[in-house]
Amino acid sequence: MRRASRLIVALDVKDAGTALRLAKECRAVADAVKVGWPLTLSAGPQMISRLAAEADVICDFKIADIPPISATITAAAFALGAKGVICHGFAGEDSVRACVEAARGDVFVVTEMSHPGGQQFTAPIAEDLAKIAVKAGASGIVAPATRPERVKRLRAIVGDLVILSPGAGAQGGSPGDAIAAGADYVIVGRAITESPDPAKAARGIADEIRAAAKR
Ligand code: NUP
Repeated sequence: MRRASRLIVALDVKDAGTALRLAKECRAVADAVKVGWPLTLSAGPQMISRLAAEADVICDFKIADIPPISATITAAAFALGAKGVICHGFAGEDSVRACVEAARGDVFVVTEMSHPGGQQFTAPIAEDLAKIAVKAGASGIVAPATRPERVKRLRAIVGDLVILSPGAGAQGGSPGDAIAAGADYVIVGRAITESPDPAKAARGIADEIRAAAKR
């Protein structure tokens, strides 16, 4: 995955035309796009292949099943053209390892989730989930831009693994603070996709990231 702007755009939209338009508009600034269940279920899995022709695609399927099923989902995402997948750590080290073994690219493990409810169950076990990511050989983790101090703490656990940080913008986090806390990439969805000028919004966030990286 390119590491230039350090911005990943979450394409949580419902139709193919909008997703492709956003991917094209943000192509010059974003390092990758992220596709989850909203777009996959409404526009179909082939959407991943269509987007893969425009950009690096991370499939955010939050895979959390028994190892053989997690492996099958992972393999299917890469066969469609994904460059990375996101799985949950709470399914256990064997399930994360199954994703890693089935992957033809990056596997990122969700640790502490960015929304308020993420503090209920994921926060208390986030450090163990980060250790699972390291032990299972994952490429990186997902850590909350809404709580930069947690990104910093999780960075201390994962060493040089890649940290993707969602929660900036619509969820209240700051892209610059997440980067300053140790994130490699910031994931931003609605602050870009719901903006009247998505490319301009993406450029503004990339500027914030660049300034924070120099801090
Ligand atoms: O903890 C997480 N929080 C989160 O928001 C893990 C995630 N994968 N995400 C995803 O990041 C979420 O599914 C959405 O696609 C994106 C954030 O979108 P937005 O709040 O910037 O619109």
